[in-house]
Amino acid sequence: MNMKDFSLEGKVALVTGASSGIGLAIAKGLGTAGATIVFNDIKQEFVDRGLAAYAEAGLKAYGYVCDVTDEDGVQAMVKRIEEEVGAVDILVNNAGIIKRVPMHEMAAKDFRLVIDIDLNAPFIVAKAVLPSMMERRSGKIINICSMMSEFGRETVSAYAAAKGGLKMLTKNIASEYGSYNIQCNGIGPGYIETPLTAPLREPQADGSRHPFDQFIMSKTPAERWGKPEDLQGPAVFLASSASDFVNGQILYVDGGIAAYFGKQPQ
Ligand code: NAP
Ligand code: GCO
Repeated sequence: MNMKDFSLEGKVALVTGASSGIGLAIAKGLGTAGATIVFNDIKQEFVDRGLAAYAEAGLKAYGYVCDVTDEDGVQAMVKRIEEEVGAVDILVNNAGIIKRVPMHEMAAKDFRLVIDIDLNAPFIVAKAVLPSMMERRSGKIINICSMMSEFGRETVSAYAAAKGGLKMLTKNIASEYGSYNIQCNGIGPGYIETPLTAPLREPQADGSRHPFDQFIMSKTPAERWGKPEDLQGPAVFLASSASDFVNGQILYVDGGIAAYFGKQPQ
């Protein structure tokens, strides 16, 4: 065992949608472990916000404007990254959205949009980086899954379908490319304090906790929401050679939610 196995020195890490939330924290973690950070977002103003956040943390980062659902755009971005920064060693498929609508009221176009960003895009970006990883016989792909890769709940049908699919895409990439020394694993965050979950944490008019916030407290043995930084250690592990024989796994980073049967009546 050598602690250098956890180092990402000399590696290029592309984290999609990493100008805020979980992606930003994961990219900072990978950068702190030595990787060169590359990220994208859909608008220049978001990329600029991300660049400022990395600079503030003392980390050099390269930002690109790119919509991960646009296959031509993604291919062009990956080509530019290879020319301007270097071949991608680590891909984190992080960009994602959620729409919380009862399924019987959900427009088909909204369902498709969630599937497009949360499931089709990880395929598109992974497809773009795989040829170079195969050629170099080395690569790490980390897909950001969800509790909804395992569980259902009201109003998140499209998101659960996408994240459940992403779990299986992860296992399939691991199966199809393991012989090229490419590892593909997932991280399944529990409930994490980011803009995506802000509506679920908004205090009530009387100052009390949002009912969903109370629900999460009761479902989480750790009795707190996760912070984006809670995902840094797991991401560094899965991006590093310390995890070279770990393939096709989903690591749930959820304060114990998936292990817990629920609070017993008092
Ligand atoms: P977030 O802060 O909203 O981050 C998502 C990022 O993806 C944003 O920067 C967003 O850009 C970007 N994005 C959205 N659509 C895109 C597209 N088409 N092309 C490029 N970038 C795009 O939310 P987050 O909570 O950090 O979520 C990050 C990932 O973690 C998502 O996959 C989410 O499903 C997953 N996750 C979150 C939680 C949680 O509790 N927060 C739990 C489990 C899994 P904009 O700023 O323009 O929207
Ligand atoms: C929801 C949440 C999800 C979770 C996350 C759980 O409405 O259920 O917002 O986005 O935060 O994916 O792992």
